[in-house]
Amino acid sequence: MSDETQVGIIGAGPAGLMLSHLLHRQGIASVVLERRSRDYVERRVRAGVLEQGSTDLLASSGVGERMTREGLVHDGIKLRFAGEEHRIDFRRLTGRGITVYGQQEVVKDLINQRLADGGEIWFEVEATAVEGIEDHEPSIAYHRNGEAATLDCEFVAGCDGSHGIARAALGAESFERSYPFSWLGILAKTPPTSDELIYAYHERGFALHSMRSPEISRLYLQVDAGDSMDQWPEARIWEELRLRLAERNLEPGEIMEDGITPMRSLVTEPMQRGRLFLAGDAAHIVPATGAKGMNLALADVKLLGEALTAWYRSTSADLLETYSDRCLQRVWRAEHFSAWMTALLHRDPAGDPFEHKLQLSYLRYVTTSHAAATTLAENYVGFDGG
Ligand code: FAS
Ligand code: PHB
Repeated sequence: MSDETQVGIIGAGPAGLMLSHLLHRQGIASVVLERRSRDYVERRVRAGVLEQGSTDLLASSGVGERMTREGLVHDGIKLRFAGEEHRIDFRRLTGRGITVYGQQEVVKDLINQRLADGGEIWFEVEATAVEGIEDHEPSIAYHRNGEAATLDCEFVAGCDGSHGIARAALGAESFERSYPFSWLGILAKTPPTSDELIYAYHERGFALHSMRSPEISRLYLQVDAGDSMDQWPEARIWEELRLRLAERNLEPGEIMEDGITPMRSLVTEPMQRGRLFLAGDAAHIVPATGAKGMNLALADVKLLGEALTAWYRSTSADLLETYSDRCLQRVWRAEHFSAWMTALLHRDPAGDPFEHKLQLSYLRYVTTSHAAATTLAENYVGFDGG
């Protein structure tokens, strides 16, 4: 185990792994510290939708072969409400589509590539502190098998997600919003009943029908913020899904994974201080409604990888100094879209009838106006350059 490296990376999620991969391709050494086991990280079910900027990054950096082979390319989504179904045709409105490919597959592909390239990913190693970020020799304190040690670095990337330590080490301001509901998600062995994602607005609450393959469905229900899984027996989950999706032929299947995720919006500004740079959920969190989380993480590390490469190539600090500003405009656009899509599609738990009528009116507008549909489409597929 090294006790020093050029870039110390906290977190082996999409952000940390992609950054390590991009740096390696430029001959820059890094170490990834990950507090969980490899098996845990590879089995964790999360995001499912890749924007074109993300699929381009995976392909152009040489880790997109399985995604290209197994990913499901979709040209639109379906919106269901008040007994109606309307399709938003991304390809016609924007010239772009999306790819459905599970985050855990992206993570497996990146881990396999990093290890094949001799990369250092320290699993079951917890970073406990980041020190010296204002001087030129920061370090990461960490625990491994109960032993405390330190990794000396030239830069630290905080890619440790929504519950990591890096954001606090940065000591920056956070803008935050919480929601009075959560998402109950299941991964089930049942064929998707649709060839595209179905977002459903229903008086009983939001539902989403996504998928991972022609045999595996990924399904979500809006539940109250304080709900736990023991309040949701399987029969109730399937009945609510069929009701809210208006999908009588949705067949129950073996549930391979389930969980309840709180909905949260958060942005930390700035995303850097001295030699510490945040990327991904460590810097910003979005409700999953807009399918932005993983895409934002990959877009951040594309910029951070370029900035670190420029510094090591020519010691030019320009891209490093502007990293946060160049990320935040894109981040806030995704934050707004995710909050907007969440407000549009989730039933107000207070059951406000006026709000319900406003939501139905907006859904009718989005599904009948070319301008309104284009607004949803161009935000969902992502903008050029991420
Ligand atoms: P990640 O959270 O993926 O990775 C951070 C890593 O850092 C983790 O492996 C963690 O173990 C590690 N870590 C944390 N602290 C550490 C420490 N002190 N030392 C060492 N390692 C440490 N997005 C969508 O678009 N669609 C979804 O459906 C969706 N569902 C989600 C469900 C859940 C339960 C969660 C939490 C998020 C979900 N997201 C979803 C958002 C998610 O996909 C994130 O946007 C994405 O994982 C961001 O990637 P990273 O920034 O790499 O963070
Ligand atoms: C998923 O497939 O996990 C998924 C798709 C779209 C979303 C959120 C999650 O908005």
